[in-house]
Amino acid sequence: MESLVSELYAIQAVKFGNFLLKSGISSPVYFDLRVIVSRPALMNQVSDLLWQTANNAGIQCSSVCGVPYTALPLATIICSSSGIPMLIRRKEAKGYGTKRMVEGTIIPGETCLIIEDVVTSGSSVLETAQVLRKEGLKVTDAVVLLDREQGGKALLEKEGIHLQSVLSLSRLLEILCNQGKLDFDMAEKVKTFIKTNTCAPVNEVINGSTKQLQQSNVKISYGARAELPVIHPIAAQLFKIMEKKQTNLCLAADVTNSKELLHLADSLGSEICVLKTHVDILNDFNADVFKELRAIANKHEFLIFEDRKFADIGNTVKHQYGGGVYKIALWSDFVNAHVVPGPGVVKGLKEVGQPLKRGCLLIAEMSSEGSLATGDYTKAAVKLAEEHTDFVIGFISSSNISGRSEFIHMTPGVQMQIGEDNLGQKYLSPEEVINRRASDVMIVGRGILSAKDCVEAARVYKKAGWEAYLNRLMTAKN
Ligand code: S5P
Repeated sequence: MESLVSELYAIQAVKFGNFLLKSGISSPVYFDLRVIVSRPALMNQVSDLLWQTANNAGIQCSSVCGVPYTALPLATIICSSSGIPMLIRRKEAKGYGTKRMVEGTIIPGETCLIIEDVVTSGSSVLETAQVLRKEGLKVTDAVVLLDREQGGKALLEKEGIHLQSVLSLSRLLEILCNQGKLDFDMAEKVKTFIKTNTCAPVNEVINGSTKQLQQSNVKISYGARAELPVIHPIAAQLFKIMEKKQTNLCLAADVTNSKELLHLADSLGSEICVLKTHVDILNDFNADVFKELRAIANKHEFLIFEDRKFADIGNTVKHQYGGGVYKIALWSDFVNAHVVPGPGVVKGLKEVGQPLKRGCLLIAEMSSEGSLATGDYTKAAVKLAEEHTDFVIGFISSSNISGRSEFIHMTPGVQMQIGEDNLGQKYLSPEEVINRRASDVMIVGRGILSAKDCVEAARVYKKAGWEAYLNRLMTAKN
Protein backbone atom coordinates (compact mmCIF):
# COMPACT_ATOMS: atom_id res chain seq x y z
CA MET A 1 0.00 0.00 0.00
CA GLU A 2 2.90 2.35 0.86
CA SER A 3 4.44 1.92 -2.59
CA LEU A 4 1.08 2.43 -4.29
CA VAL A 5 0.42 5.68 -2.41
CA SER A 6 3.94 6.88 -3.07
CA GLU A 7 3.51 6.20 -6.81
CA LEU A 8 0.10 7.92 -6.95
CA TYR A 9 1.64 10.97 -5.32
CA ALA A 10 4.64 10.93 -7.64
CA ILE A 11 2.51 10.93 -10.80
CA GLN A 12 0.21 13.63 -9.36
CA ALA A 13 -2.87 11.44 -9.23
CA VAL A 14 -3.31 13.15 -5.87
CA LYS A 15 -2.40 16.80 -5.34
CA PHE A 16 -2.59 19.20 -2.41
CA GLY A 17 -3.02 22.98 -2.59
CA ASN A 18 -6.00 25.11 -3.51
CA PHE A 19 -8.22 23.83 -6.31
CA LEU A 20 -11.43 25.31 -7.63
CA LEU A 21 -13.93 22.49 -8.17
CA LYS A 22 -16.70 22.46 -10.79
CA SER A 23 -19.19 23.21 -8.03
CA GLY A 24 -17.41 26.54 -7.32
CA ILE A 25 -16.01 25.33 -3.99
CA SER A 26 -12.25 25.45 -3.40
CA SER A 27 -10.72 22.23 -2.17
CA PRO A 28 -7.30 21.57 -0.56
CA VAL A 29 -7.07 18.17 -2.28
CA TYR A 30 -7.51 17.05 -5.86
CA PHE A 31 -7.58 13.58 -7.37
CA ASP A 32 -7.06 12.72 -10.99
CA LEU A 33 -6.75 8.99 -11.23
CA ARG A 34 -7.04 9.09 -15.01
CA VAL A 35 -3.27 9.65 -15.19
CA ILE A 36 -2.68 6.02 -14.19
CA VAL A 37 -3.66 4.78 -17.66
CA SER A 38 -0.24 5.92 -18.91
CA ARG A 39 1.56 3.68 -16.36
CA PRO A 40 1.15 0.02 -17.34
CA ALA A 41 2.88 -1.36 -14.23
CA LEU A 42 0.70 0.77 -11.97
CA MET A 43 -2.41 -0.31 -13.88
CA ASN A 44 -1.51 -3.93 -13.20
CA GLN A 45 -0.81 -3.23 -9.54
CA VAL A 46 -4.10 -1.37 -9.06
CA SER A 47 -6.09 -4.08 -10.86
CA ASP A 48 -4.47 -6.78 -8.70
CA LEU A 49 -5.31 -4.87 -5.54
CA LEU A 50 -8.92 -4.33 -6.64
CA TRP A 51 -9.34 -8.02 -7.38
CA GLN A 52 -7.64 -9.05 -4.10
CA THR A 53 -9.98 -6.73 -2.21
CA ALA A 54 -12.97 -8.36 -3.89
CA ASN A 55 -11.66 -11.85 -3.05
CA ASN A 56 -10.83 -10.95 0.55
CA ALA A 57 -14.41 -9.73 0.95
CA GLY A 58 -15.67 -13.08 -0.39
CA ILE A 59 -17.45 -11.44 -3.36
CA GLN A 60 -18.82 -13.91 -5.92
CA CYS A 61 -19.66 -12.60 -9.38
CA SER A 62 -20.34 -13.86 -12.90
CA SER A 63 -19.18 -10.70 -14.65
CA VAL A 64 -17.28 -7.47 -14.01
CA CYS A 65 -18.16 -3.98 -15.24
CA GLY A 66 -16.00 -0.87 -14.90
CA VAL A 67 -17.61 2.56 -14.46
CA PRO A 68 -16.65 4.52 -17.59
CA TYR A 69 -14.04 5.70 -18.31
CA THR A 70 -11.02 5.25 -16.01
CA ALA A 71 -12.26 1.99 -14.51
CA LEU A 72 -12.87 0.44 -17.96
CA PRO A 73 -9.24 -0.60 -18.53
CA LEU A 74 -8.97 -1.70 -14.88
CA ALA A 75 -11.94 -4.02 -15.39
CA THR A 76 -10.33 -5.29 -18.61
CA ILE A 77 -7.13 -6.28 -16.82
CA ILE A 78 -9.09 -7.93 -14.00
CA CYS A 79 -11.19 -9.95 -16.46
CA SER A 80 -8.21 -10.88 -18.59
CA SER A 81 -6.27 -12.30 -15.64
CA SER A 82 -9.17 -13.81 -13.68
CA GLY A 83 -10.99 -15.28 -16.68
CA ILE A 84 -14.29 -13.64 -15.63
CA PRO A 85 -16.39 -12.21 -18.50
CA MET A 86 -16.55 -8.44 -18.78
CA LEU A 87 -19.50 -6.16 -19.51
CA ILE A 88 -19.14 -2.65 -20.90
CA ARG A 89 -21.60 0.02 -19.91
CA ARG A 90 -22.10 2.59 -22.64
CA LYS A 91 -22.35 6.20 -21.55
CA GLU A 92 -24.71 6.95 -24.40
CA ALA A 93 -26.92 4.51 -26.29
CA LYS A 94 -25.83 4.00 -29.88
CA GLY A 95 -27.83 6.15 -32.27
CA TYR A 96 -28.17 3.23 -34.69
CA GLY A 97 -28.49 -0.55 -34.57
CA THR A 98 -29.29 -2.20 -31.26
CA LYS A 99 -29.32 0.93 -29.02
CA ARG A 100 -27.88 -1.22 -26.23
CA MET A 101 -26.66 0.41 -23.03
CA VAL A 102 -24.57 -2.61 -22.02
CA GLU A 103 -22.26 -4.56 -24.33
CA GLY A 104 -21.38 -8.21 -23.71
CA THR A 105 -23.39 -11.31 -22.92
CA ILE A 106 -26.05 -10.49 -20.36
CA ILE A 107 -27.57 -13.38 -18.44
CA PRO A 108 -30.46 -11.96 -16.37
CA GLY A 109 -30.32 -13.02 -12.73
CA GLU A 110 -26.51 -13.29 -12.69
CA THR A 111 -24.40 -11.04 -10.48
CA CYS A 112 -22.16 -8.31 -11.85
CA LEU A 113 -19.38 -6.68 -9.81
CA ILE A 114 -18.76 -2.97 -10.38
CA ILE A 115 -15.21 -1.58 -10.46
CA GLU A 116 -14.48 2.13 -9.93
CA ASP A 117 -11.38 4.29 -9.48
CA VAL A 118 -12.67 6.82 -6.95
CA VAL A 119 -15.94 7.21 -5.04
CA THR A 120 -17.11 10.52 -3.60
CA SER A 121 -20.90 10.52 -3.33
CA GLY A 122 -21.37 7.12 -4.95
CA SER A 123 -23.55 8.53 -7.72
CA SER A 124 -21.43 7.21 -10.64
CA VAL A 125 -21.43 3.68 -9.22
CA LEU A 126 -25.15 3.98 -8.62
CA GLU A 127 -25.82 5.11 -12.18
CA THR A 128 -23.92 2.14 -13.58
CA ALA A 129 -25.75 -0.20 -11.16
CA GLN A 130 -29.09 1.19 -12.33
CA VAL A 131 -28.23 0.50 -15.97
CA LEU A 132 -27.08 -3.06 -15.19
CA ARG A 133 -30.11 -3.74 -13.00
CA LYS A 134 -32.39 -2.56 -15.79
CA GLU A 135 -30.90 -5.36 -17.90
CA GLY A 136 -31.91 -7.88 -15.22
CA LEU A 137 -28.49 -8.27 -13.60
CA LYS A 138 -27.97 -8.35 -9.85
CA VAL A 139 -25.61 -5.73 -8.44
CA THR A 140 -24.70 -6.20 -4.79
CA ASP A 141 -21.04 -5.16 -4.61
CA ALA A 142 -18.62 -2.55 -5.89
CA VAL A 143 -14.89 -2.29 -5.38
CA VAL A 144 -13.11 1.05 -5.59
CA LEU A 145 -9.48 2.07 -5.50
CA LEU A 146 -10.05 5.15 -3.35
CA ASP A 147 -12.96 5.98 -1.07
CA ARG A 148 -12.97 9.73 -0.38
CA GLU A 149 -15.16 9.05 2.67
CA GLN A 150 -17.72 11.69 1.73
CA GLY A 151 -20.83 9.62 2.20
CA GLY A 152 -20.68 7.38 -0.89
CA LYS A 153 -20.46 4.14 1.09
CA ALA A 154 -23.60 4.91 3.10
CA LEU A 155 -25.51 6.00 0.02
CA LEU A 156 -24.64 2.84 -1.88
CA GLU A 157 -25.46 0.66 1.13
CA LYS A 158 -28.93 2.18 1.12
CA GLU A 159 -29.26 1.15 -2.52
CA GLY A 160 -28.24 -2.44 -1.73
CA ILE A 161 -24.60 -2.13 -2.86
CA HIS A 162 -21.73 -2.96 -0.46
CA LEU A 163 -18.69 -0.84 -1.23
CA GLN A 164 -15.19 -2.21 -0.58
CA SER A 165 -12.19 0.04 -1.04
CA VAL A 166 -8.50 -0.67 -1.57
CA LEU A 167 -7.63 2.62 0.08
CA SER A 168 -9.48 5.23 2.12
CA LEU A 169 -8.64 8.91 2.09
CA SER A 170 -7.65 8.84 5.80
CA ARG A 171 -5.25 5.93 5.16
CA LEU A 172 -3.77 7.79 2.18
CA LEU A 173 -3.19 10.91 4.29
CA GLU A 174 -1.63 8.84 7.06
CA ILE A 175 0.79 7.12 4.67
CA LEU A 176 1.81 10.39 3.00
CA CYS A 177 2.39 12.00 6.42
CA ASN A 178 4.54 9.03 7.51
CA GLN A 179 6.52 9.27 4.28
CA GLY A 180 7.12 12.97 4.99
CA LYS A 181 5.39 14.03 1.75
CA LEU A 182 2.54 15.83 3.48
CA ASP A 183 2.74 18.08 6.50
CA PHE A 184 0.40 17.69 9.44
CA ASP A 185 -1.36 21.04 8.88
CA MET A 186 -2.32 20.20 5.30
CA ALA A 187 -3.54 16.74 6.36
CA GLU A 188 -5.78 18.39 8.99
CA LYS A 189 -7.03 20.90 6.42
CA VAL A 190 -8.02 18.07 4.07
CA LYS A 191 -9.74 16.16 6.89
CA THR A 192 -11.75 19.24 7.86
CA PHE A 193 -12.69 19.88 4.25
CA ILE A 194 -13.88 16.30 3.79
CA LYS A 195 -15.89 16.40 7.02
CA THR A 196 -17.64 19.63 6.11
CA ASN A 197 -18.28 18.58 2.51
CA THR A 198 -19.77 15.19 3.05
CA CYS A 199 -22.86 14.46 0.96
CA ALA A 200 -25.16 15.80 3.62
CA PRO A 201 -28.03 13.65 4.74
CA VAL A 202 -31.23 15.64 4.37
CA ASN A 203 -34.22 15.43 6.57
CA GLU A 204 -36.97 13.40 5.04
CA VAL A 205 -40.25 14.53 6.51
CA ILE A 206 -43.00 12.00 6.16
CA ASN A 207 -46.10 12.07 8.29
CA GLY A 208 -44.64 14.74 10.50
CA SER A 209 -41.76 12.56 11.68
CA THR A 210 -38.29 13.47 10.53
CA LYS A 211 -35.70 10.86 9.72
CA GLN A 212 -32.24 11.27 8.27
CA LEU A 213 -31.88 10.02 4.76
CA GLN A 214 -28.89 10.00 2.45
CA GLN A 215 -30.34 10.88 -0.90
CA SER A 216 -28.74 10.27 -4.23
CA ASN A 217 -30.56 13.00 -6.09
CA VAL A 218 -29.92 15.75 -3.55
CA LYS A 219 -26.42 16.54 -4.65
CA ILE A 220 -26.71 16.09 -8.41
CA SER A 221 -27.42 19.21 -10.43
CA TYR A 222 -30.58 19.43 -12.53
CA GLY A 223 -28.35 19.58 -15.63
CA ALA A 224 -26.55 16.36 -14.73
CA ARG A 225 -29.83 14.60 -14.02
CA ALA A 226 -31.00 15.47 -17.54
CA GLU A 227 -28.15 13.28 -18.83
CA LEU A 228 -28.95 10.19 -16.74
CA PRO A 229 -29.14 7.06 -18.90
CA VAL A 230 -32.51 5.97 -17.53
CA ILE A 231 -34.29 9.33 -17.62
CA HIS A 232 -37.70 9.86 -19.28
CA PRO A 233 -37.47 12.37 -22.18
CA ILE A 234 -39.99 14.76 -20.55
CA ALA A 235 -38.08 14.71 -17.25
CA ALA A 236 -34.82 15.30 -19.16
CA GLN A 237 -36.39 18.21 -21.04
CA LEU A 238 -37.63 19.74 -17.78
CA PHE A 239 -34.25 19.39 -16.03
CA LYS A 240 -32.57 21.03 -19.04
CA ILE A 241 -35.02 23.94 -18.98
CA MET A 242 -34.49 24.37 -15.22
CA GLU A 243 -30.72 24.43 -15.61
CA LYS A 244 -30.82 26.81 -18.59
CA LYS A 245 -33.34 29.28 -17.18
CA GLN A 246 -32.15 28.85 -13.59
CA THR A 247 -35.61 28.32 -12.25
CA ASN A 248 -37.41 25.62 -10.29
CA LEU A 249 -40.65 27.59 -10.15
CA CYS A 250 -43.93 26.13 -11.42
CA LEU A 251 -46.76 28.64 -11.65
CA ALA A 252 -50.16 27.30 -10.57
CA ALA A 253 -52.12 29.43 -13.06
CA ASP A 254 -55.42 29.10 -11.20
CA VAL A 255 -57.43 31.69 -13.11
CA THR A 256 -60.92 31.28 -14.57
CA ASN A 257 -60.58 33.36 -17.70
CA SER A 258 -58.64 32.33 -20.84
CA LYS A 259 -57.37 35.80 -21.62
CA GLU A 260 -55.98 36.10 -18.15
CA LEU A 261 -54.36 32.67 -18.47
CA LEU A 262 -52.60 33.62 -21.71
CA HIS A 263 -51.55 36.99 -20.34
CA LEU A 264 -50.05 35.34 -17.25
CA ALA A 265 -48.24 32.74 -19.38
CA ASP A 266 -46.69 35.40 -21.57
CA SER A 267 -45.73 37.85 -18.86
CA LEU A 268 -44.35 35.25 -16.39
CA GLY A 269 -43.07 32.75 -18.97
CA SER A 270 -39.41 33.68 -18.63
CA GLU A 271 -39.46 33.14 -14.85
CA ILE A 272 -40.91 29.60 -14.77
CA CYS A 273 -40.02 26.05 -15.82
CA VAL A 274 -43.61 24.75 -15.72
CA LEU A 275 -47.06 26.31 -16.05
CA LYS A 276 -49.72 24.29 -14.26
CA THR A 277 -53.31 24.49 -15.46
CA HIS A 278 -56.72 23.41 -14.21
CA VAL A 279 -58.51 23.40 -17.55
CA ASP A 280 -61.90 22.69 -15.94
CA ILE A 281 -61.94 25.94 -13.95
CA LEU A 282 -61.92 28.06 -17.12
CA ASN A 283 -65.29 29.72 -17.77
CA ASP A 284 -64.61 30.21 -21.46
CA PHE A 285 -62.61 27.18 -22.59
CA ASN A 286 -62.01 26.66 -26.28
CA ALA A 287 -59.38 24.62 -28.08
CA ASP A 288 -57.68 27.67 -29.66
CA VAL A 289 -56.66 28.95 -26.23
CA PHE A 290 -54.49 25.91 -25.75
CA LYS A 291 -52.95 26.23 -29.20
CA GLU A 292 -51.95 29.72 -28.18
CA LEU A 293 -50.73 28.55 -24.79
CA ARG A 294 -48.49 25.98 -26.50
CA ALA A 295 -47.00 28.69 -28.71
CA ILE A 296 -46.25 30.80 -25.62
CA ALA A 297 -44.72 27.74 -23.90
CA ASN A 298 -42.43 27.18 -26.88
CA LYS A 299 -41.48 30.85 -27.00
CA HIS A 300 -40.53 31.06 -23.31
CA GLU A 301 -39.41 27.43 -22.94
CA PHE A 302 -41.62 26.05 -20.21
CA LEU A 303 -43.65 22.85 -19.98
CA ILE A 304 -47.42 22.64 -19.55
CA PHE A 305 -48.72 20.49 -16.71
CA GLU A 306 -52.49 19.86 -16.59
CA ASP A 307 -53.29 19.19 -12.94
CA ARG A 308 -56.24 16.89 -13.75
CA LYS A 309 -55.58 14.41 -10.90
CA PHE A 310 -57.01 11.39 -12.73
CA ALA A 311 -58.47 8.86 -10.31
CA ASP A 312 -60.64 6.32 -12.13
CA ILE A 313 -60.28 2.89 -13.73
CA GLY A 314 -57.96 2.62 -16.73
CA ASN A 315 -60.68 2.62 -19.37
CA THR A 316 -62.33 5.77 -18.04
CA VAL A 317 -59.13 7.81 -17.58
CA LYS A 318 -58.14 6.94 -21.14
CA HIS A 319 -61.20 8.80 -22.41
CA GLN A 320 -60.83 11.63 -19.90
CA TYR A 321 -57.21 12.15 -20.96
CA GLY A 322 -57.41 11.83 -24.73
CA GLY A 323 -61.01 12.77 -25.51
CA GLY A 324 -63.94 14.86 -24.28
CA VAL A 325 -64.02 18.59 -24.87
CA TYR A 326 -60.60 19.23 -23.42
CA LYS A 327 -58.41 16.66 -25.23
CA ILE A 328 -55.82 17.15 -22.49
CA ALA A 329 -53.24 14.81 -24.02
CA LEU A 330 -52.95 17.00 -27.10
CA TRP A 331 -51.66 20.12 -25.40
CA SER A 332 -50.18 19.18 -22.01
CA ASP A 333 -46.64 17.82 -21.63
CA PHE A 334 -47.56 15.93 -18.50
CA VAL A 335 -50.47 15.26 -16.18
CA ASN A 336 -50.89 13.70 -12.74
CA ALA A 337 -52.84 10.82 -11.27
CA HIS A 338 -53.94 9.51 -7.91
CA VAL A 339 -52.78 5.98 -7.14
CA VAL A 340 -56.04 5.00 -5.40
CA PRO A 341 -57.24 2.87 -8.37
CA GLY A 342 -53.98 0.88 -8.53
CA PRO A 343 -51.85 0.24 -11.66
CA GLY A 344 -54.85 0.43 -14.04
CA VAL A 345 -54.94 4.22 -13.90
CA VAL A 346 -51.31 4.44 -15.02
CA LYS A 347 -51.78 1.80 -17.71
CA GLY A 348 -54.88 3.58 -19.10
CA LEU A 349 -53.18 6.97 -19.21
CA LYS A 350 -50.06 5.43 -20.70
CA GLU A 351 -52.01 4.02 -23.66
CA VAL A 352 -52.91 7.57 -24.65
CA GLY A 353 -49.84 9.47 -23.43
CA GLN A 354 -46.96 7.28 -24.44
CA PRO A 355 -47.43 7.50 -28.24
CA LEU A 356 -47.51 11.29 -27.82
CA LYS A 357 -44.32 11.15 -25.68
CA ARG A 358 -46.09 12.56 -22.63
CA GLY A 359 -45.30 11.97 -18.95
CA CYS A 360 -47.21 11.61 -15.69
CA LEU A 361 -46.65 12.43 -12.02
CA LEU A 362 -48.13 10.28 -9.28
CA ILE A 363 -49.73 11.99 -6.32
CA ALA A 364 -47.84 10.46 -3.41
CA GLU A 365 -48.64 13.13 -0.82
CA MET A 366 -50.88 16.19 -0.63
CA SER A 367 -50.36 19.58 0.93
CA SER A 368 -53.76 19.81 2.60
CA GLU A 369 -54.47 19.38 6.30
CA GLY A 370 -55.59 15.83 7.18
CA SER A 371 -54.51 14.32 3.84
CA LEU A 372 -54.79 10.53 3.80
CA ALA A 373 -51.94 10.15 1.32
CA THR A 374 -49.30 9.16 3.88
CA GLY A 375 -47.17 6.22 5.04
CA ASP A 376 -47.83 2.99 3.12
CA TYR A 377 -49.91 4.88 0.56
CA THR A 378 -46.92 7.11 -0.26
CA LYS A 379 -44.63 4.07 -0.44
CA ALA A 380 -47.07 2.32 -2.78
CA ALA A 381 -46.98 5.38 -5.07
CA VAL A 382 -43.17 5.18 -5.25
CA LYS A 383 -43.35 1.46 -6.05
CA LEU A 384 -45.91 2.06 -8.79
CA ALA A 385 -43.69 4.77 -10.30
CA GLU A 386 -40.70 2.43 -10.28
CA GLU A 387 -42.73 -0.13 -12.22
CA HIS A 388 -43.69 2.40 -14.91
CA THR A 389 -40.61 4.50 -15.57
CA ASP A 390 -41.51 4.57 -19.27
CA PHE A 391 -44.38 6.94 -18.44
CA VAL A 392 -44.15 8.12 -14.82
CA ILE A 393 -41.67 10.98 -14.41
CA GLY A 394 -42.02 11.66 -10.69
CA PHE A 395 -44.32 12.74 -7.89
CA ILE A 396 -46.45 15.37 -6.30
CA SER A 397 -45.10 15.16 -2.76
CA SER A 398 -44.15 17.35 0.16
CA SER A 399 -40.50 16.26 0.05
CA ASN A 400 -38.04 14.06 -1.81
CA ILE A 401 -39.71 10.73 -1.14
CA SER A 402 -37.94 8.44 -3.61
CA GLY A 403 -34.27 9.50 -3.40
CA ARG A 404 -33.99 8.58 -7.08
CA SER A 405 -32.32 11.01 -9.44
CA GLU A 406 -34.46 10.16 -12.44
CA PHE A 407 -37.71 11.18 -10.71
CA ILE A 408 -38.87 14.78 -10.38
CA HIS A 409 -40.49 15.79 -7.11
CA MET A 410 -42.92 18.70 -7.35
CA THR A 411 -44.24 20.29 -4.18
CA PRO A 412 -47.36 22.47 -3.88
CA GLY A 413 -48.26 24.56 -0.84
CA VAL A 414 -45.40 27.05 -1.14
CA GLN A 415 -45.47 30.66 -0.03
CA MET A 416 -42.99 33.11 1.48
CA GLN A 417 -45.51 33.56 4.27
CA ILE A 418 -45.78 30.10 5.81
CA GLY A 419 -49.12 29.13 7.40
CA GLU A 420 -52.53 27.99 6.15
CA ASP A 421 -55.43 29.32 4.08
CA ASN A 422 -58.98 29.05 5.41
CA LEU A 423 -59.64 25.73 3.60
CA GLY A 424 -56.77 23.66 5.00
CA GLN A 425 -54.01 24.40 2.46
CA LYS A 426 -50.68 24.35 4.31
CA TYR A 427 -47.74 26.48 3.18
CA LEU A 428 -43.98 25.96 3.47
CA SER A 429 -41.18 28.29 2.34
CA PRO A 430 -39.05 27.77 -0.82
CA GLU A 431 -35.97 27.17 1.38
CA GLU A 432 -37.80 24.48 3.36
CA VAL A 433 -39.16 22.73 0.28
CA ILE A 434 -36.15 22.86 -2.05
CA ASN A 435 -33.22 22.80 0.36
CA ARG A 436 -34.30 21.02 3.52
CA ARG A 437 -36.87 18.67 1.98
CA ALA A 438 -34.89 18.31 -1.27
CA SER A 439 -37.85 18.61 -3.60
CA ASP A 440 -37.09 19.69 -7.18
CA VAL A 441 -39.88 22.02 -8.28
CA MET A 442 -41.99 24.30 -6.12
CA ILE A 443 -45.57 24.96 -7.19
CA VAL A 444 -46.75 28.47 -6.35
CA GLY A 445 -50.25 29.81 -7.03
CA ARG A 446 -51.69 32.52 -4.81
CA GLY A 447 -48.27 33.53 -3.49
CA ILE A 448 -47.80 35.05 -6.96
CA LEU A 449 -51.35 35.52 -8.22
CA SER A 450 -52.48 37.56 -5.20
CA ALA A 451 -49.48 39.91 -5.37
CA LYS A 452 -49.96 43.47 -6.63
CA ASP A 453 -47.24 42.89 -9.21
CA CYS A 454 -47.31 39.25 -10.35
CA VAL A 455 -44.16 39.53 -12.47
CA GLU A 456 -42.15 40.96 -9.61
CA ALA A 457 -43.55 38.31 -7.23
CA ALA A 458 -42.62 35.53 -9.68
CA ARG A 459 -39.06 36.91 -9.83
CA VAL A 460 -38.83 36.89 -6.04
CA TYR A 461 -40.01 33.25 -5.87
CA LYS A 462 -37.73 32.24 -8.73
CA LYS A 463 -34.73 33.75 -6.95
CA ALA A 464 -35.63 32.20 -3.60
CA GLY A 465 -36.15 28.75 -5.16
CA TRP A 466 -32.86 28.90 -7.03
CA GLU A 467 -30.92 30.07 -3.99
CA ALA A 468 -32.41 27.20 -1.95
CA TYR A 469 -31.28 24.78 -4.69
CA LEU A 470 -27.75 26.23 -4.72
CA ASN A 471 -27.62 25.98 -0.92
CA ARG A 472 -28.56 22.34 -1.21
CA LEU A 473 -25.83 21.66 -3.76
CA MET A 474 -23.24 23.58 -1.74
CA THR A 475 -23.78 21.59 1.43
CA ALA A 476 -23.97 18.33 -0.43
CA LYS A 477 -21.31 18.53 -3.11
CA ASN A 478 -17.57 17.98 -3.00
O1 S5P B 1 -51.49 18.38 -2.69
C1 S5P B 1 -51.68 19.24 -3.53
C2 S5P B 1 -51.57 18.97 -4.90
C3 S5P B 1 -51.73 20.02 -5.80
S1 S5P B 1 -51.41 19.70 -7.46
N1 S5P B 1 -51.95 20.52 -3.15
C4 S5P B 1 -52.12 21.53 -4.04
O2 S5P B 1 -52.35 22.67 -3.61
N2 S5P B 1 -52.06 21.28 -5.39
C5 S5P B 1 -52.32 22.35 -6.39
O3 S5P B 1 -51.31 23.34 -6.24
C6 S5P B 1 -53.65 23.06 -6.22
O4 S5P B 1 -54.65 22.46 -7.01
C7 S5P B 1 -53.33 24.46 -6.67
O5 S5P B 1 -53.52 24.57 -8.06
C8 S5P B 1 -51.87 24.65 -6.37
C9 S5P B 1 -51.58 25.41 -5.10
O6 S5P B 1 -52.03 26.72 -5.19
P1 S5P B 1 -51.75 27.84 -4.05
O7 S5P B 1 -52.54 28.99 -4.49
O8 S5P B 1 -52.21 27.25 -2.75
O9 S5P B 1 -50.27 28.08 -4.10
